[in-house]
Amino acid sequence: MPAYRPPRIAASEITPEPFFLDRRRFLAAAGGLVLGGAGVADAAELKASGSRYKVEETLTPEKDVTTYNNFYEFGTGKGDPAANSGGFKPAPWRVKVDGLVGKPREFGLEELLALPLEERTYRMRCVEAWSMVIPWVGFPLASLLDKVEPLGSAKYVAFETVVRPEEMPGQSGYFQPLPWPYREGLRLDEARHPLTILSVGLYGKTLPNQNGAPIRLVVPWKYGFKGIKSIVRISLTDTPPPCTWNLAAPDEYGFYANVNPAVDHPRWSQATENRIGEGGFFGSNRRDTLAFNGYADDVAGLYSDMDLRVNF
Ligand SMILES: Nc1nc2c(c(=O)[nH]1)N[C@H]1C(S)=C(S)[C@@H](COP(=O)(O)O)O[C@H]1N2
Ligand SMILES: [Mo]
Repeated sequence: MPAYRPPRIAASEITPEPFFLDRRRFLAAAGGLVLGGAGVADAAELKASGSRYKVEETLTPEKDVTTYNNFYEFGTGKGDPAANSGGFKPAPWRVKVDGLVGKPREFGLEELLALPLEERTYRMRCVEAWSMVIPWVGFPLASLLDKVEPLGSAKYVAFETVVRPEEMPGQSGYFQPLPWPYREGLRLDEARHPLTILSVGLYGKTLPNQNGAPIRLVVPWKYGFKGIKSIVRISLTDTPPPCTWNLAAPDEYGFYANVNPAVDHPRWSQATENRIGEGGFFGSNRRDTLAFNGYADDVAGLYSDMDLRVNF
């Protein structure tokens, strides 16, 4: 993780980094997950208490999770985000939550970090046919939405990434791979689903810049591009929000983007995936892709009345 110097601001605005560096204290703050007081046995205790949200597969090594990334604001190469994000300042940070809500407001990062945090080990399946298993730390998006009291007219949730060309080389170069800000969106029922989290950490530590510091979306049954990073604004709307990849190439990237081995990308198969960190690209790490990325029991019901080939 790149070191960054806290700017001269009110103490309340600064990310409480030391809080995260001590894994035992971190887990102690993750209410409901710690059954005992033993520091070394925390992982086992998590396994026992959080099984519904813990994929029983080998974790992708932290090194791969933090060096093989997609974050075009820092460049389009897989190593670019780790190499080019050292100057990005994830604190202080504020997230504006507005639109069709009764109580629009801004949240300082420290307030979000004070919410009950949970460890969620999810599969992550990129639309490019690779995948990882990542131990995120975060909280349900629903618990943030509850605080702003969505109106009955709200049907969708729109998200925006920060725009900081001075800190994000991919936003300032001659070649602009995407229009900024990066935008994403969910239907409100998807946003409120218990599997949908805002992540503030991984592997028991604050999010590295390249993974979307200080706060990013994780929707484990959808392709990775739905998991928008470094979020500064969340707006509730009554119309489908603009989504960056969907707008850039609507034939290739749908609004829903549910992981679906039966619907191929126009240029490659989605039937199988390469599990990063487990061998060569065409070796034994090639595995079958699961419907809804393995979360069908939890989420298939959200789409029971839809043709998933049309709404891909
Ligand atoms: N703002 C922003 N968010 C983004 C992206 C991006 O380029 N910019 N890439 C997406 C894609 S394609 C994927 S697969 C995931 C990758 O997350 P990771 O690097 O933490 O594995 O982030 C998503 N979120
Ligand atoms: Mo992706």
